[in-house]
Amino acid sequence: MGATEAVITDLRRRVADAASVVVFTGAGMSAESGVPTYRGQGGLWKNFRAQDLATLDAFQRNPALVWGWYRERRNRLLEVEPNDGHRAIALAAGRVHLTLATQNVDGLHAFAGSVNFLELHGNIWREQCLSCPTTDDRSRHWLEKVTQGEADPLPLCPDCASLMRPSVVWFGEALDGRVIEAAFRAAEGCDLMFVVGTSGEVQPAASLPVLARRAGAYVVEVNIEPTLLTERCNVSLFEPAGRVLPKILA
Ligand code: BV8
Ligand code: ZN
Repeated sequence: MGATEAVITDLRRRVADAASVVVFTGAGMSAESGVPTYRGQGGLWKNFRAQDLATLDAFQRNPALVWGWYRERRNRLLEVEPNDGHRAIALAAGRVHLTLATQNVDGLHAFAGSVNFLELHGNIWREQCLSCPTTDDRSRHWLEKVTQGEADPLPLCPDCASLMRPSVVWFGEALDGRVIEAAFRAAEGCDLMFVVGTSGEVQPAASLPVLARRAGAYVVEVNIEPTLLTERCNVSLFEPAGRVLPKILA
């Protein structure tokens, strides 16, 4: 039995014995679905610098450029499906006490069937008004808008006609307090945490595995390469998430 198989057997037992499991995911979770990560090769930030686009300041200076980037990402997402890793997490939630906290804004966990999970950085399919509380969930009917040419480059609020923005958390913006607090509580209260497909570069999300480890959880990294979090984890599986999560969680 290879080292990985032995680790997988041990992890399957740990999942079965755990009172509470947290799965913390990043962009690598969606890589096998064909969604580019942020910092890897071909990554989203490669041809743009994060601070040039994913900030409120950038949006106010050039809303058309920033909306153009999000529309391009939405259109690319219309072509992709969740992968076996997303589906394994959604199915496991029906069998074990599992809290999913994702940094991803791509909506693929929901598309795979996960419900009641924490979107730490928002959701690319949702929009909110710059001036009033109106939000709009473009979700999957975005396709009709694009094909009917209705997806206007600068969406305006249906209620007050101000500019709408993507409902994602930009750099320098605070995360939703209730969401990050729930994630911290889940991390501090779990026996087992899976850290899947994240470089661990973005705070405060990347603190979750540190909190879990400090509170006594067994922390497992699933990534294709070592990261800033590797030394914080009890064990790292250097395997693609879509391939190894089904073996552990199914
Ligand atoms: C805040 C939404 C304060 C938008 C995103 C200096 C030092 C420390 C911190 C800071 C600093 N300067 C500024 C900060 C804070 C800043 C930050 O952390 N900056 C970092 C970059 C230095 N954080 C913030 O600004 C946050 N807000 O701090 O507010 C505050 C408090 C109160 C009041 C006011 C303000 C907001 C952070 C959220 C930013 N928004 N995205 C959008 O997406 O358009 S961040 C962006 O990065 C995504 O959300 C993404 O999820 C996130 C993290 O990236 P990863 O998911 O890890 O993706 P990455 O590409 O990096 O890595 C992919 C991994 O997958 C790799 O490891 C790869 O090996 C692996 N992989 C690839 N394929 C696979 C795989 N693994 C498994 N299987 C595979 N097949
Ligand atoms: Zn409005």
